[in-house]
Amino acid sequence: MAKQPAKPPVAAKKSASAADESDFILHSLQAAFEAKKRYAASDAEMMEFYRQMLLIRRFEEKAGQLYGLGLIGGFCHLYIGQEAVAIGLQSALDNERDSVITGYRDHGHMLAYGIDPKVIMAELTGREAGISKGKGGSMHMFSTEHKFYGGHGIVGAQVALGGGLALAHQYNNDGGLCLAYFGDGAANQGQVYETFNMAALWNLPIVFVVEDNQYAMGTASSRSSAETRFHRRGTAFRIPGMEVNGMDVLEVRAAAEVAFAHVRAGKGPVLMECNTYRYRGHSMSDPAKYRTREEVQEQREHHDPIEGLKKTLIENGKTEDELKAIDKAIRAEVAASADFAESSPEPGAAELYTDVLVGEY
Ligand SMILES: Cc1ncc(C[n+]2csc(CCOP(=O)(O)OP(=O)(O)O)c2C)c(N)n1
Ligand SMILES: [Mg+2]
Repeated sequence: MAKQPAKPPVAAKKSASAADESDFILHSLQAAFEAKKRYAASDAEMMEFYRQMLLIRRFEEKAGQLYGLGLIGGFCHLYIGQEAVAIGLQSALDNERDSVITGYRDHGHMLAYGIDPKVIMAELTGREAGISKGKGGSMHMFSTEHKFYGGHGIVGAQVALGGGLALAHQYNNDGGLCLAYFGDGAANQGQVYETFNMAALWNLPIVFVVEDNQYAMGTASSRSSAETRFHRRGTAFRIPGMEVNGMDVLEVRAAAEVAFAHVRAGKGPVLMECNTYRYRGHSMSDPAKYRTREEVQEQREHHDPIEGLKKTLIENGKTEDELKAIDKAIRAEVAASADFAESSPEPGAAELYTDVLVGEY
């Protein structure tokens, strides 16, 4: 947090000019990021980003199919189109220390950790071998082992919980930060701003990430939000903002480096807006009447994060065949995860009584 000057008396405050607020540098991070906007990834790193994004895409396509076959019950929100956000950010984390929390569109964030797709698919299909023993399903995936704290169905709730995770990092002095993702729709929730206030006041190690995929269910962000440049919304709390092209994994990674360094230096929270696009419906039951096919097609054809990185890889000398081989291996891995999930047993009835919090407070 930019250190706050003592509040001036009213008369002085009225005459204060912008220059008096020289320590209120909310644009410094954006300037640092703009100076080096694309992460200089090695060939190996770039190939790994490509593989991870493609794994999310193929995994989600398969999940969509299994849902259609009735093998996945309840809600299922796909992340297709947004892959660069999770991979760009999470590839920059220190997995020994940092924590992550997100909403219900969470399969991609799990895969970004390198968690076995089998246990994620088993969770989606409600099987005992699932990462939450088949009791969480699509929206409530957890891996405390990886410091991944869900998977939350209540829009915006993860932001306040993320503030709590950041407070724990600070209290335990463990050097970690919390990465708290939320959507453009969630960004209009009151609890988000209560959390901004406390996070800035207490200088908490947290990076707030708005994944602006342009829609909250069927409502375009321009119809629901007075300010759609979400990175500006921390200004009232002295939280510096960053505006990032969430369809470019190298740009997201470059922004992550700047934001994480700021937070790790003890300077308090950062608010990052990643502009992205959801190709599929809000959930599997979405009539998609609120946008045209052409709009989706335009994004797919001109802004796709995987195709974009593929272009860079080919310019750097990789061949179509090398990239096809990656796709083939991923398809096999995803098919194996679906087979595993379908052939795994459902949890026994006794599991109804485990992992239930009982107590008086
Ligand atoms: C507190 C609360 N209000 C409403 C809902 C219903 N709801 C589920 S998702 C959603 C839209 C959220 O959109 P956004 O934050 O942009 O996330 P996205 O789905 O685009 O990832 C709404 C209103 C809910 N789950 N929780
Ligand atoms: Mg949204």
